[in-house]
Amino acid sequence: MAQYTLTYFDMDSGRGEPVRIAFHAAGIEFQDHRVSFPEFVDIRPDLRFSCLPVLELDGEIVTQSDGMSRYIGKMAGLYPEDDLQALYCDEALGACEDLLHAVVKTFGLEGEELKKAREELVEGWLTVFVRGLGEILARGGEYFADGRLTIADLKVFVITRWLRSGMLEHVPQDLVEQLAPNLAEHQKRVEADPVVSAYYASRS
Ligand SMILES: N[C@@H](CCC(=O)N[C@@H](CS)C(=O)NCC(=O)O)C(=O)O
Repeated sequence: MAQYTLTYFDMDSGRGEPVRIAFHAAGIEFQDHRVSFPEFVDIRPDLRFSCLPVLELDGEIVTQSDGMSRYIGKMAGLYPEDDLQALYCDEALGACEDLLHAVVKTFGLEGEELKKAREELVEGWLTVFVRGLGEILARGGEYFADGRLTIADLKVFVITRWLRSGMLEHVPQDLVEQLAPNLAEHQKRVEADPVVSAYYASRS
């Protein structure tokens, strides 16, 4: 049996979190190697693309979180077999990446500079991506693809929960509800899904 080690930040969010949930859903044991930010700074020079997550698979290092989710998600039955449904799933994953890139640009700012950048973000790209994700969710109904839980739902759920958590300064907690109420409902639906709730029960 393959040996997996997933290295990511010690938080229940971000790009590594959907991969962890997919591992749990697939019933695959993996080492959940969580690093602090100072530890990340130490290992960063040795990371292939200077970022996390990285997956060590039988001694081979692999990067790129969506690729990991797809690989493990296929084993967990969380990736569509139908090509069109797979396209819908990948569309949501790609939109999440674009959203994350926009938010990350405001990291490291402080005070007034942060406030200004976050307000522009909220009015600009966050509005675009939250509305857009709501639109593509409406096409699928309750889920982004295949009429069931897929890795797209995991990634969007992790991001929506983060946007609504109040952790992001100057991002109104009700932004998602205001712009895309179906996305807020989707968060609750995914959180209550047996696959996802079993993962968090295993964590507590
Ligand atoms: N395309 C990569 C992006 C990875 C990425 O940007 N990771 C972030 C955390 S979610 C990171 O390590 N940032 C720290 C840095 O860039 O210094 C993936 O999807 O895995």
